[in-house]
Amino acid sequence: MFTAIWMMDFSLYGLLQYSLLLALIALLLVCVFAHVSANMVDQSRHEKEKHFLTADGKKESFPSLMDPPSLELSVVVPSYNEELRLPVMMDEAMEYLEKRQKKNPSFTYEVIVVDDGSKDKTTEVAMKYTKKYGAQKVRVLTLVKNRGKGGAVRMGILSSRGRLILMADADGATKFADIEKVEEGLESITEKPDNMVISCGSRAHLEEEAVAQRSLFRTFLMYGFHFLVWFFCVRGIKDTQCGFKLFTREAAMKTFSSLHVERWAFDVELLFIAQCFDIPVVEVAVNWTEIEGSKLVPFWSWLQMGRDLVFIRLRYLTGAWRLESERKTQ
Ligand SMILES: Nc1nc2c(ncn2[C@@H]2O[C@H](COP(=O)(O)OP(=O)(O)O)[C@@H](O)[C@H]2O)c(=O)[nH]1
Ligand SMILES: [Mg+2]
Repeated sequence: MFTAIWMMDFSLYGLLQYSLLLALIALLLVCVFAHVSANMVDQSRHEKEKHFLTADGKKESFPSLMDPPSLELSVVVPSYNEELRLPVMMDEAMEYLEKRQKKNPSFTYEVIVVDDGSKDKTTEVAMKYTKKYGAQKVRVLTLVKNRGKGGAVRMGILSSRGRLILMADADGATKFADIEKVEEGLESITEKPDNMVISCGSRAHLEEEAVAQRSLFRTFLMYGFHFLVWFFCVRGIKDTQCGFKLFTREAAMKTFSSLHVERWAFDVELLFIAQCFDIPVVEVAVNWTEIEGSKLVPFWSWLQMGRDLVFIRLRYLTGAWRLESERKTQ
């Protein structure tokens, strides 16, 4: 009988050892895969992506983020197949921006609509605003092929002229006038290393309501995503994904020039980079409405995001990705 117990213990112990070994091998394989499949920062542009069209159809070159700012605010709107949702957002944004400029003529701005390789008439729809307001105020950057939201936002930011740069979704889910809230958040930070701050719109205050309205499965995915973000990448920020974020030009330059992820998880890498560089990040509650027509393909996009999140951390850990002039070692 003793032999039987000893044998059982041994086999349990053996099983445990085997499982541990298998887990280690799996982890190693994932690390190797993450390392080998890592892409580099891609800031290259196709020839056609270097220009925008003026109201009378002339080609002009986009400026560079490296140039000194020549406007107060740039609004970058990533747009993928948004011919239907974009006009609602643009009407609201332009009305607000025009009113603000009338009240205060020193408030200068531009809106850059980045058509992320859409298959519909997004560019044509956006060009109507260039025709109405002029290319000093509205520019359309049409990407030759789809890069993903992060890639589109980066291309817009690299082409912007503002002292402050706001990214805002094309669906107008955040009330545009809430830009004042994120601006206040930005101003509330008195210590800005090299004038770098990021102010993130946040929907964290709506979480309870969202949980009540959503299916159990979506709630589970949401908490799973929050856990992965917290565990692997970013701590202390409740809502990393809100598409309404304001950057000082310096903060945009520092973070976007190191960004690798071009898909949905780019916000997480961006905030991860900001935290590595000790750039202050504030979170400000904004009004937010769920707008129909989300481009996020429910299960697939979540899976992709989860994988990207784990890979972000592993790629920095294995040295496949590096931040230039790291201030803080991880
Ligand atoms: N799905 C998707 N959206 C993109 C892409 N590039 C830019 N976007 C824009 O990203 C923003 C957020 O998209 P949305 O579908 O509203 O996502 P959700 O609010 O997270 O459900 C919108 O302005 C999209 O047009 C892309 O490649 N795919
Ligand atoms: Mg949306």
